[in-house]
Amino acid sequence: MKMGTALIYDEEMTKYKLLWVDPVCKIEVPERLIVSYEALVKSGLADRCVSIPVREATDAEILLAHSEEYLEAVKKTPYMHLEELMTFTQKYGDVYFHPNIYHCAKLAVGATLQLVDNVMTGKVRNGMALVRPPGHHSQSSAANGFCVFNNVAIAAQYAKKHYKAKRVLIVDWDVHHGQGVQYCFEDDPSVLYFSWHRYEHQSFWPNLKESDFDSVGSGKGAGFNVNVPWNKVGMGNSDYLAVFFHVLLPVAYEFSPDLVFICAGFDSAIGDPEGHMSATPDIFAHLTHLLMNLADGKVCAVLEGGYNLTSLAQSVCQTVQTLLGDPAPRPAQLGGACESALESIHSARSIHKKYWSCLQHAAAPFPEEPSSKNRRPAQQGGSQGPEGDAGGDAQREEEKVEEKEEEEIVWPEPLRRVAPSLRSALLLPDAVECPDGCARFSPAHGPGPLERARLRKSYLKESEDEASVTLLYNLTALLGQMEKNEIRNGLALVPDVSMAATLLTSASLSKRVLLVWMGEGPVPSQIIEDEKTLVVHIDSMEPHEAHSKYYIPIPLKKGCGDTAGVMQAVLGLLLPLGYQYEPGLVLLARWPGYQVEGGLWQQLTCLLQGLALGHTLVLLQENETAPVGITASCLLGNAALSLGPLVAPGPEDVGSFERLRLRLQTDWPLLQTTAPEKR
Ligand code: Q9C
Ligand code: ZN
Repeated sequence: MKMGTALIYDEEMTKYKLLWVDPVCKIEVPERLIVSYEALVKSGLADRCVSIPVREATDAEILLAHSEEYLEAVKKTPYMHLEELMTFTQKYGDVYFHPNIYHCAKLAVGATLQLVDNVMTGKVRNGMALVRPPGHHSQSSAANGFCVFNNVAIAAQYAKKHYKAKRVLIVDWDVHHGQGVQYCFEDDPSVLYFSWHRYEHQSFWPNLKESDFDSVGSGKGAGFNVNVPWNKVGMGNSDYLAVFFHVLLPVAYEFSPDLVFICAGFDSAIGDPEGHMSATPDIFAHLTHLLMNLADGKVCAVLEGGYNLTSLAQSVCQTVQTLLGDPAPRPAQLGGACESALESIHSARSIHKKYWSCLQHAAAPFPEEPSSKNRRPAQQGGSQGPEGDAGGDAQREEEKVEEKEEEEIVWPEPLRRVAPSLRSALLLPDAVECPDGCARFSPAHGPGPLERARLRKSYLKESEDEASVTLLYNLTALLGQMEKNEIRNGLALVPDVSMAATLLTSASLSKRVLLVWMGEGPVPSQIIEDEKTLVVHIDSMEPHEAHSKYYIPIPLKKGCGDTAGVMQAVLGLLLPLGYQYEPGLVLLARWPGYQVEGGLWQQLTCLLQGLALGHTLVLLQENETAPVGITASCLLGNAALSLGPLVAPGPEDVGSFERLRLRLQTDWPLLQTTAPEKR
């Protein structure tokens, strides 16, 4: 199993800067890279990564995404004087050149390719490249938006060419639209490009019509470009997660990439002077976690933007720490997406429903609104630089005001994420072998006579032996150590899954327990009535009318054999419910005889670990030892196996999920996919 996280960085990439006055470019400073790397060193994260040297990309590699004329032009910049650099710069939008930027741009591409090499050859599982200049705005024949060469676009082409990657996913969570990436793969169905970006009805840079949700790709690539434009600033954690649950993840799982790139810009985080969003740095732990089970865990994160040095450094740390496998922080107090975000989500889902079967039941597009004519007209092109715009004084006044406001934005520093010293403890009958890397759980001491009597009275028949009492005791002891954060997660083989679940939900000290119940067996009524337990019952036989706020049966017509259907329920229902509920403990119980594809079971086990600081306890029926190995692998932090491209889920099931979503979304707003007045 591939392990390890690569970190690719070289101080050389801090050695260029803006040499003249330009208010647009002044935020792109060498300190961006310095503070990011220093934060990784200070927190001890850098030391835990596999450090890999950068290299210069070759001409042939740069030409994978750029024209020869452009490369030749950039090659001349190291020999230019200040005046010539300024003139050269003016051919492009919102970018600057420096005598050393060509060298750095070659290193930025080379660093990204080093990351691809190490991930694709299995030397590491995943990694991050900290680079400058960024890449996602640069185009075949143009520098743009601080970008010289398109690091990620080149790397995607390189992975296709050198490693025969058939499907590559690029997730661009930078706050700007990576139009350069979009242009590069517009008609290419082998590269799925997803981007969310500040748009404000085209009034935000780069002010392009083609950044809107209706640019879906062209020709064979139609459907493989997914844009989610933000039409308001201030988007937060709930908005970001809602887009992941309801747009990106369903499509990404259906696509099933061989490799995932993240255009990891952190100007989408709170405090950023460009983005003006309010998502906190810890959300990047979850965004990263949610992508880490695609492509067998092959994730390459590559730095793009991020201009608030504090927010940037914190966000980089959150991302790298998650790549390393530490438990994600609790995402606190999620609501639903805001109205404007819901409009964007709805628009993206409905325009893509004809390309992706996971979206086939999304509602129809909104009718064209007359009010859209009143929207602010688009500016033409990018900003024009420091001189020559009338009304410059007024603009500068505005900037001053903005700057003042920005100083006041504060948010709490993310909590330190501590991984318990023991990752996985297993409660197995003696005859069952303990998989490598796991510990067989044994409590410090056994139950006293009173405890024995209590357990026997509450849970066992008189006839049952002392061994059963001991098992129940051990189960509660394991739970106790997990809740004290001494053990991260666990797996128990039990003679009676129902009884074990009942025992654990009542013994848990957590204010909220999420019980995920897989299979057709009934959930004990004691648990259903228990207010501190949210039960999500996948593949239940109950009619959906049976649901209450805390008991949510999700019936599947085609049963658990419908991998695409189960995945749809997991991504679109279970995860939003779980994230909104904020459990302190997740129990994953598998009803005896529940036959589910191994990869699907692994996906479920892995994805749920994003909740409750990774405190997942899996319950399996004693005689069902076959899934022990694959479950333990996921609990230990290995990526789930890829499911392959998903076929269409059963249409009745998708229809019933949508109806269920509609009924539940008042209680659970993170399930919403459409703005209220449009429902
Ligand atoms: N205030 C990256 O984040 N300036 N590039 C926009 C509008 C250009 C951003 C001006 C921003 C480029 C990689
Ligand atoms: Zn950006």
